[in-house]
Amino acid sequence: MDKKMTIWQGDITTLKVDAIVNAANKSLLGGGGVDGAIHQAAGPELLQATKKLGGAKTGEAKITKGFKLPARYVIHTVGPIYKNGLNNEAQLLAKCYKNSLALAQKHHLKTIAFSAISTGVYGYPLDEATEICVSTVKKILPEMKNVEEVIFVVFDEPTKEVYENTFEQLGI
Ligand code: AR6
Repeated sequence: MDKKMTIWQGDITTLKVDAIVNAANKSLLGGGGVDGAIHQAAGPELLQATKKLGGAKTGEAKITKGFKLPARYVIHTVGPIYKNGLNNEAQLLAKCYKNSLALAQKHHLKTIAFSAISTGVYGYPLDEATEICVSTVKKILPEMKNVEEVIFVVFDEPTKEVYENTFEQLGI
């Protein structure tokens, strides 16, 4: 079966997919940005569930149900805080995508929507983060036999343009 990679602009909390990927922090207990929006839309049961996970390290991914969200599951991954690019940021960001996809594969999930991890509060330069994100997914998606579609969710127009350019550069 052909794998699909697509770009979609809007609010990730509205997507009826198997899993949405949250840009969380190490506590996994919620925060601002997309994390705050996901907790808000999922309802308080999500916080009850993430409290049981015991946090996560940068680059790790953990899964909960979606509760009140249209998405069945939420994969919580912790992106690197960008300092100067010399602190393993690129490897850690790639790990977020790899570990999230591995979890989706393990749970037999077919459709997975990613937020643009680390590109908001965590300050990762958008061009670099998008290159890492799209090339990492493109490379490992063929190994993830259960995963059929990856949706890159972009919240605003400038981010959409960067994703579209990156798709073009990578021949997608
Ligand atoms: N749907 C889709 N994308 C969104 C939404 C939404 N509803 N809201 C924001 N974005 P950020 P980070 C985009 O800051 O940089 C939190 O407090 C946003 O425009 O949410 O990984 C956590 O608890 C940007 O492109 O995540 C952590 O402490 C992208 O989501 C910290 O922020 C990621 O921006 C994580 O920072």
